[in-house]
Amino acid sequence: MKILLYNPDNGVTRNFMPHLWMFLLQSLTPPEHQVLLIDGNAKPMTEEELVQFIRDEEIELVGIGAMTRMVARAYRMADAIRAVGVPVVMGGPHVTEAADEALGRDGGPRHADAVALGEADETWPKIVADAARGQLREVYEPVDETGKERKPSLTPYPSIPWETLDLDQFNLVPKIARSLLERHGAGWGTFHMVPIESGRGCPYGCEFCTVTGFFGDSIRFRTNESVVDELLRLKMRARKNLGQIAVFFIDDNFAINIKRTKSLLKDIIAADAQLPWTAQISANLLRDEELVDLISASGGRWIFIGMESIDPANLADVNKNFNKPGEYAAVLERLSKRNIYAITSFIFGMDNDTPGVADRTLKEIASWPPVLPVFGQLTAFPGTPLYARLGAAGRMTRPRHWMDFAPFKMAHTPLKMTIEQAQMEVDKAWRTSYSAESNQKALQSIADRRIDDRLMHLVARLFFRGIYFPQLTKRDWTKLVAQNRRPVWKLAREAFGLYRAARKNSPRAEALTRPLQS
Ligand code: B12
Ligand code: SF4
Repeated sequence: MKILLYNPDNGVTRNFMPHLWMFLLQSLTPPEHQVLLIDGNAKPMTEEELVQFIRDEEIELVGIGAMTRMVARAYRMADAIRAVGVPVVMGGPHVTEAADEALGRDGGPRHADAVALGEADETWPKIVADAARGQLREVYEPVDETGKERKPSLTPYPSIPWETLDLDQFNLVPKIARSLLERHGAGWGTFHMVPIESGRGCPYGCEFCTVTGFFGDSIRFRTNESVVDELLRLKMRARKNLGQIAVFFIDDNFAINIKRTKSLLKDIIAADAQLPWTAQISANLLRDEELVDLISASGGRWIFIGMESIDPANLADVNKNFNKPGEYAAVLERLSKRNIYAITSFIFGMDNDTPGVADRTLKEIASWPPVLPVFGQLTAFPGTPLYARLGAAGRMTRPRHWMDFAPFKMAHTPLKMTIEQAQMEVDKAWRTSYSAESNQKALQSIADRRIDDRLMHLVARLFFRGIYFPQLTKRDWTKLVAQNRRPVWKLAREAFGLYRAARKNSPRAEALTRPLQS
């Protein structure tokens, strides 16, 4: 049977990284079936184009995964596919919580022939076998023989054949620059960000988060060997293709068991399996100096920290008072000293937020080493304690906000500001953080760092801006580069000097790459 796994686009950003679920399910598919993958964020398609592709390729089963934010788009695609008689299975965090909606059991239209609830590692082969026999059931649940929920173990873990997969749709190097960089860019013809999970689950139970409910509070890990082996294979691929690969450890809280994280990082170092990597780690776990040393030595470059708010009252409201705003600066300094940057995530529109929250937060950020801040508004996803609390209090203004998705617009009224005010605060925070002036300031503050670090920081800032400001066309990018021409020009000149020096094999190349102050 020929199967297509499809992830819908979010309409705002080009995806910087493939979705792991597709590659995981592909690896878990019995070998007699062929699996094709399309990520709409990397390869946007209309309903008609997707249906045509399915017809041309004679696809017999389509699996669609989607977060809440993309689910309306996923339903539209599913409707078009089902209309031509091809069965659709849906899975992922949204349909797990809203299975009746996907199956049309809530009085609305039906979008899927079957849904896979929760983690589908063990149910997927059953779904495929049932579909091949033409006997799809409506609901697949990960349960044991007694009907009790069973979380898949991550030992053993399937080997995702990254070294042979076609990742062309996810190459982050813009097409126009590829041939030039292939010839002269010393291994920068391709740049891929690859998702790897080393474990699942987080017991912290923050009120707005689906993770504790979805993956359970029992944390499961892969073996160190299996993670190290995956990194080594990726490293080999990067070398063979003369390209760059960075890894995103997508664990919800990569250091949730510090002892185990340290042992994994030590094994990565011992096996010389380092690749530049990023991961999500909560601020409280970054107090440990040895951990941060190991992060740096094992290739850690960017750490995503869910800071959420600088107001302890807000953090207490959402059950996240293990975050201590008073220690954010020290945590960031600890990372920065090792040349590790933080992606700091903030949520506005919490119950204790008032107008001016953007300015207050930006003032704090300005006192830290440069970070890549991201801002969103408090959003209640189905299945979270927040959704239940706001629903019970009658505070949801758009209870099924995903069917009428509006980026950065709240679906409930905060207590101390309006929905419009919250939206303006988010807008202000993005505009200020990623203005050409802020980008220049951030680069000036790390002027003593190596040129590749500074280049990476600038490129990251230009990409991160795209989470909020649509940056999909060549015109958007040309405008952006023109706005940031000063730092771009300065770094380009420096990089060109370095390139020429390296070509002449002169000792100057070494001098240029050395930090100015050490
Ligand atoms: C990596 C990640 C991202 C990446 C996504 C890009 C990428 N290429 O992966 C980035 C960082 C960009 C991101 C962004 C966002 N994310 Co995110 N992200 C994750 C994270 C940490 C890991 C996802 C993952 O790969 N998990 C591991 C795989 C194996 O699990 P899985 O995807 O759930 O798949 C399993 C099952 O669900 C099922 N399954 C999934 N799909 C399908 C499909 C079929 C057909 C079948 C049969 C089964 C199936 O089988 C899989 C194996 O068991 C999750 C949390 C988590 N641990 O899952 C949050 C998560 C998915 N993100 C979440 C959110 C809210 C967001 C944002 C909206 C945050 C924001 N406010 O901006 C944005 C929106 C993105 C956008 N603009 O499109 C929520 C989604 C909640 C929801 N109900 O939708 C999650 C669950 C985290 C949370 N805090 O609750 N995210
Ligand atoms: S620490 Fe992160 S992953 Fe864990 S429950 Fe809180 S928000 Fe979710």
